[in-house]
Amino acid sequence: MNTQALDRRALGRTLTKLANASAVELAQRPLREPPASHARRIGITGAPGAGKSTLLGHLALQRACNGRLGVLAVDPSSPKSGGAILGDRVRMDELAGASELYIRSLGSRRTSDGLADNMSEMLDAMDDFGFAEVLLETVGVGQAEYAVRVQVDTLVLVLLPDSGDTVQAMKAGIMEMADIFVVNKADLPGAQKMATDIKRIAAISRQLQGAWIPPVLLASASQPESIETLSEAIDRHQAWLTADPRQQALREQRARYRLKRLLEIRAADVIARQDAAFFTAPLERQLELALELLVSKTFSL
Ligand SMILES: Nc1nc2c(ncn2[C@@H]2O[C@H](COP(=O)(O)OP(=O)(O)OP(=O)(O)O)[C@@H](O)[C@H]2O)c(=O)[nH]1
Ligand SMILES: [Mg+2]
Repeated sequence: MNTQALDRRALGRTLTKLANASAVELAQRPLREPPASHARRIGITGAPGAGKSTLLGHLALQRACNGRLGVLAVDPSSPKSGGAILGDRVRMDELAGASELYIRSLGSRRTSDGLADNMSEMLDAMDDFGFAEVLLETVGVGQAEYAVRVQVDTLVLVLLPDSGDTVQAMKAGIMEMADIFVVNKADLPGAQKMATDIKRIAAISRQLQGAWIPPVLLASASQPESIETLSEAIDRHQAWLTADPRQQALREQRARYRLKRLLEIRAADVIARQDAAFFTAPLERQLELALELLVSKTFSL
């Protein structure tokens, strides 16, 4: 339990700085000490307009009693329409006064990849600020998904009834990545059929013994009990993770991904700084020099 009050301004500043940082700036930051505790990380992803923000808003209200709760939303609709999350903001801010809810909408100015990258640092910052849980909204079923997958413990994939989303998701391999499927806007026709289709696909791809079988849920903004059911499924998945050695594997995967990314960024930076003459040296010599530069303290300028 966190006893210190949340410093919203400091957190806001930190997140803004991280959101705007270039990859090289991020890689050049002093390496950070492991935090005292890790927030539960729950990712909500799905195609644009699937109703993620709306769902997340309701989910946040539902889960805000579980300790300091952060919501980070990559919400492209927010600058134009105010976005669903921002629409709910008044209600949420009221709640935030009493408990510890922090909501941050992030425009998608950057490419989705870049944003997913900075997201890793932003999530770390949430740990540093003592959050018990972070809900993260990301758009789309695409390249950035793997980056998101390794950053969160529980990944919820939001699909629409009858939209061809499933085919898209299968192509991107995200069906294997999701821990919970939600057929959202279940008030629209085709939801039940869609759920049946996904159940079949999900069951086929997870046949290992003891494996988590992703539940396929129907949800709708107008049905509060469907949000409760989703919230319970998230709790069940979190409990399963705690009891399962896979949690360790997930942390390890995250650590591997982080190191790989750090090395890639630093290597790209070292290479970018060399002039034409550098590349006339024999390749072995180039490699030697590059490795020297990579480990040299002068990197952190
Ligand atoms: N019929 C129906 N419409 C919904 C439901 N939930 C959300 N919507 C509507 O769907 C539209 C998109 O909702 P958002 O929550 O902004 O969707 P999103 O996935 O966050 O959208 P992006 O962030 O732009 O990708 C809005 O007009 C919502 O009012 C639902 O349960 N049923
Ligand atoms: Mg949204």
